[in-house]
Amino acid sequence: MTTLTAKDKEAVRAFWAKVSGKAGDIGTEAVARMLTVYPQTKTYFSHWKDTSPTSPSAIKHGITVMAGVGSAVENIDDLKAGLLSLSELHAFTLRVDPANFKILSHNILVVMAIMFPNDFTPEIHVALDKFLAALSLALAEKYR
Ligand code: HNI
Repeated sequence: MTTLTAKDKEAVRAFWAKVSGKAGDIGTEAVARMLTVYPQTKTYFSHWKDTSPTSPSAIKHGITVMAGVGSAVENIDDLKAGLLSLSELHAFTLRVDPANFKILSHNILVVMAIMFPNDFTPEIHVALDKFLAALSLALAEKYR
């Protein structure tokens, strides 16, 4: 596990400041891709009326997830504490296999690269990749 350097954190904060106005669109598109490209992820959403990638539930979930990512940016200095209750929810209530965090993180990165090709420099790519890995680790914190 690579730790986020001060420079990584600064890069994540700067990128987030640019794109957070579009957070809902990023999340909606990332969740739609996750459900399309990794359809095994649909098993967690069987209680939705419609699990298609463009369903109202999927769109709403994309917005919800990115609100979680936004709060993680705010808690970037202590992700484990900041995401504690969200980790408990995913571990004990939702029982999401942490392998899926990597899948969603990948889709978030892909969508950010597509939507913001000029801002998505290799340096930002590395910083975001490390940040999403740290976020995923923090989300899995309560699993054992
Ligand atoms: Ni996740 C609910 C954040 C990854 C399955 N998830 C939430 C909520 C937030 C959230 C916020 C709403 C909590 C609440 O109601 O209090 N989830 C995140 C974040 C990530 C993530 C930040 C990683 C980047 N979640 C995943 C993954 C899956 C997942 C990878 C499964 C594939 N999440 C769920 C499910 C719910 C959920 C299921 C309940 C949604 C619903 O509609 O019932």
